[in-house]
Amino acid sequence: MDINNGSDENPGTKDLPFKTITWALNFTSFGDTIYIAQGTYSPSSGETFPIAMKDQVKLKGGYAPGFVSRNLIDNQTILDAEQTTRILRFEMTSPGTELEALIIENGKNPDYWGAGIQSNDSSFIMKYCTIRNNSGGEYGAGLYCQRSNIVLENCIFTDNYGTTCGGAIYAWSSGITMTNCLVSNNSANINGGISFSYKCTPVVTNCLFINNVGTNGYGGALSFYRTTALVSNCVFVGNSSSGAGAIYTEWEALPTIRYSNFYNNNPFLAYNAFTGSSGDTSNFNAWGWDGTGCREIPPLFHDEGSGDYHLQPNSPLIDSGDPLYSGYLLNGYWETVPGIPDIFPVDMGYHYPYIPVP
Ligand SMILES: [Ca+2]
Repeated sequence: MDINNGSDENPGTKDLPFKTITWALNFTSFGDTIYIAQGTYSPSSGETFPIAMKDQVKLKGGYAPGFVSRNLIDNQTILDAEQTTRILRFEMTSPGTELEALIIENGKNPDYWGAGIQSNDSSFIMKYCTIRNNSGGEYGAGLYCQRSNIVLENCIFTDNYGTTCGGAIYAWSSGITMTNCLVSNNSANINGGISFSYKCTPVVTNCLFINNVGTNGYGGALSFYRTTALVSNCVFVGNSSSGAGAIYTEWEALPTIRYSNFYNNNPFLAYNAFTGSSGDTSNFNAWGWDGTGCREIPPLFHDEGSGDYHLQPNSPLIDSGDPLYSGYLLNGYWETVPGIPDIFPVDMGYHYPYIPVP
């Protein structure tokens, strides 16, 4: 489908594509994929929001007009609600439901739960997506989820603003597996970045949390409430909140944090509700957070001021990740230093695609 060259009078083929996603979804069933050409799908170009995802259907963006090629950087596929309402909603979807290579922006919540994406009792995968400039979702401006199982790979959450809690993500009783994501410049009244609340089981690997702000307390980057978590190979820089800049735990939360780097999180790095005290990586082991491989060193980004979080060749994050990591970030398509694929051992933090097509 193609917002610029398609028509909802068409049969929805490669040569005669539909125009809007909402219309195309009417013709899908289990296992189908909708291929979406570059362009801005918005109320003013004819799209209808919120889009209700269908079970086991895939939405894939990043295609050139005519579907002759695919490039995620050159062929940006943007879902823009123009601040009118929520962008996407998942209700009881099952594994096999997928979003890929979409920019999800300018959502505004019609209620308390999620301005960009709302997920209830759903499973889905999101890859190569950017969730940005969504605002007003009191809980989870970028993504709100409850009783869901979500895999996030190579996604960017940036400039989302939640009026209450969780600027990028608010998760309740959900399993979130989050690998190689960039979480930057999100804010909320409390918990500026991500709030994992009540029986969540997040696994967060190779993510960069930078410049997230909890304006009135709890965590700047990550907050855990009655939840376990495994955080490894992650980097936390410049996050702030009066509760704790990088990691805030509320009662009965016990994260495991390994091979991660912390720098310039204000006014202090972490807060532990069990001990009722603030601290830094030197406290992790005694708190039961593990702390193996954790450090507090300037990360030496390539050009932090312009939002380029590649690493300088002498960055201490290089080769500092978990020495047992053997995942896809080492397969030659991912770089932290410009132009050089990461090789074993894995580098800490966010990796850019070495070739801009997955
Ligand atoms: Ca390496």
